This record gives sequence, C-alpha cells and structure tokens, in this order.
Amino acid sequence: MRHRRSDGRRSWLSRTLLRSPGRQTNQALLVALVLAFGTGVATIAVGSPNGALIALGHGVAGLAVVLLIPWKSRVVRAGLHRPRFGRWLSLLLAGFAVLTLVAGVGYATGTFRNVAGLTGMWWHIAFALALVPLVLWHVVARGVERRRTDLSRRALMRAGVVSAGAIGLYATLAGLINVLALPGSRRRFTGSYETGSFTPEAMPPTIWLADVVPVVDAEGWRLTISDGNGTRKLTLSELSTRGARLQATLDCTSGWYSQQEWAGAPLATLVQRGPEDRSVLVHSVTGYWVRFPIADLDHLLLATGVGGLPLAPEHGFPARLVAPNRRGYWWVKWVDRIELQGTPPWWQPPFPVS
Ligand SMILES: Nc1nc2c(c(=O)[nH]1)N[C@H]1C(S)=C(S)[C@@H](COP(=O)(O)O)O[C@H]1N2
Ligand SMILES: [Mo]
Repeated sequence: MRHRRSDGRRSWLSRTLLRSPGRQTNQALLVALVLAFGTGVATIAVGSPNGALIALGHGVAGLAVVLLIPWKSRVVRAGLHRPRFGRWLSLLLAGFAVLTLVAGVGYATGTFRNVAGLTGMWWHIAFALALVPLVLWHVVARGVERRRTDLSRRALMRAGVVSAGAIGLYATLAGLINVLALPGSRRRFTGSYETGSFTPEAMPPTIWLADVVPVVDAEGWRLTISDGNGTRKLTLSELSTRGARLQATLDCTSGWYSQQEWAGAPLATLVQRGPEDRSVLVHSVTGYWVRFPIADLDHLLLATGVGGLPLAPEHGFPARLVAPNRRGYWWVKWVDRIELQGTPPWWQPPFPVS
C-alpha cells in the first residue's frame, strides 16, 4: 500500500524514463543511431534549402544519442562485469561513437573546425563510417531481444519523451551558439562554413575520393557533346564564345561553401533536348562522372572562368560544371563529355565512386 502510494507520487517522467530496463535503452539507442546515420547520409545529398529540415533532423537524432548516454552507460557498466568475447570491440565502438559526436558537435559549434589539416566535418563522417561495421557486428553478436510490448503505448511515450528531450537540447545548443556568437552561428543550412567567397584562389581545391588533378593541354582538349542530333566536338575557343555569367554557391560535403561569379556556357545552349532524353551525363577527363535529371538542364552551366579569370588547373581547367543547389560533388571538374541519354537519372551509384 505504502509502496504504491510513493510510486504514484513519482513523476510520470521518472516512471517512464528512469526505470527503463537495458533492453529498452538498447532499442532506443539503436533507433536513434539508425536515424542519425540515415539523416546524416541524406544531409550529404541536400543542396537546396528545401532539404534544410533533414539537416536539422540529423542534429536532433545525434543529440538523442547524446541523451541516451547516461542510460547506456548503466547497461555498459552492468555488462562489463561479465567478461565476454568482443568486449574490446564494444569499447572501440563506444570510442568511435563518442568521437563522432564530439566531431559533429565540435563542427556545429565551430570549436573544432580543423584538426590535423582536415575539417571537423571530415572527421565526423570518417568516424561515423568506421562506426557502421562495429554497430552491425554489435547488433548481430549481442542481439536486440524483441517482445510484443515493444510497440506498446508506454514505449511510444518513451520515444516521445526522448524526441522532445533531443529537440529541446538542440534548441538549447542552437540558442547558445547564437548567444555566445560562436562560429557555428554563421553556418549555412547544410552545416558548411563560408570560405573564400568571390576570391577563387582562396577556394579549397577539393577531391571527392581518389581523383588526381590532371594536366590538360588546352590546345588538344575537346568537349564531346552527344544528343539526339548526334555527336560533335568543340574546342576551348569555340566553347568560350558562348559567354554567360552566373553567381552560384559551391557547397562541399567536407563542410565549406564558397560563392563565386562563374562564366561559361549554359548547358541548354550546348545540347538539344529530345523527347526521349531522361538524364544528362557529365564526364571528366579523370573518369569521374555524374548523371543529372533532364529537368536540371536549364540550370547547369559549363564554366570556363571564375571571378573574371580562366579556371585554375585544380579548380577544373579548362571546363567545370556549375550546378546551383547541388552539393559540390555534382560540380564535375575537367569536363570532357556531356551526353543526353534515355537512361533514368537514378541509374548511378548514390554517390560518385572515384
Ligand atoms: N573530376 C572531378 N570533379 C570533382 C571532384 C573530383 O574529385 N573529381 N570533386 C568534387 C567535389 S567533392 C567538390 S566539393 C568540388 C570542389 O571544387 P573545387 O576544387 O573547385 O573547390 O569539385 C567536385 N568535382
Ligand atoms: Mo566535396
């Protein structure tokens, strides 16, 4: 009787959260991790302000993981008493998880913008990728026991409390960043910091994965164009006569963005769109390529200059793509071929592979 009364006096919040058994903590953490990873990958693809909510969701999901740390550490402490195979792998997992969070929050606030010559965003992504096989192993090896009550009302309420807490923590952090005027307050919706706008020399030359800046001989270079009218080749001087200007923002997934004044030929003036065309393939001298939906044709520019000068070799000389509202990896450098194709735009790896 006395027990029930005291239990009744405990707040609903503490009943919901404090008594969560380890199984529920583990499930909540797995859900938060999967959401953080999914929204993180999606944020890498976000290039237009329409996707700003995804980046925000990534911050909230990451902070939900942070919120669950006290509960998880209880589970971990209980587990550490039992010597088990794979304990070191589990600790490695915990280490990478903490590093991912520290790098993520560090980059968001602006505390860790550069570590060992690489951006905090780069480290955040690298740690997160290292985490993936460890989490998969952990789930397979340790298992997540399921019961029918897992989707009970109480479990949903618990999920609601964790989500509300994470949103609150996000708002608090965002508020602190602004009040303390931390560098993080000057980020774009993608999380990137402005670097070298209108100063092309200050724009960081960036390689997606493994490309090498090629030596392109301007005289010998040709742009191959292929559409319903067949295939033809343009020289650099033929291309350079089709001048148009476009101010656009290059936003790299390694966490910087740069506004520049680009000059070159609108793609729509180079190719003729036919009724069967579904995508535009843009190919580089290096073998790097991406495929755009045909609807993008009217927004793309093949730039031969930036800031009133020809492109520098590391920025794509003699011609590079300018793809407004798309992240940097779409901005193919050292372009040598543009093809309209009937192939659907999704027929490509989710991210470039070279
Ligand atoms: N051929 C080729 N084009 C490329 C890349 C690459 O690795 N190879 N990197 C892309 C990435 S990830 C970015 S952010 C921009 C960087 O452009 P910049 O080097 O002019 O700053 O180029 C894009 N174009
Ligand atoms: Mo990039």
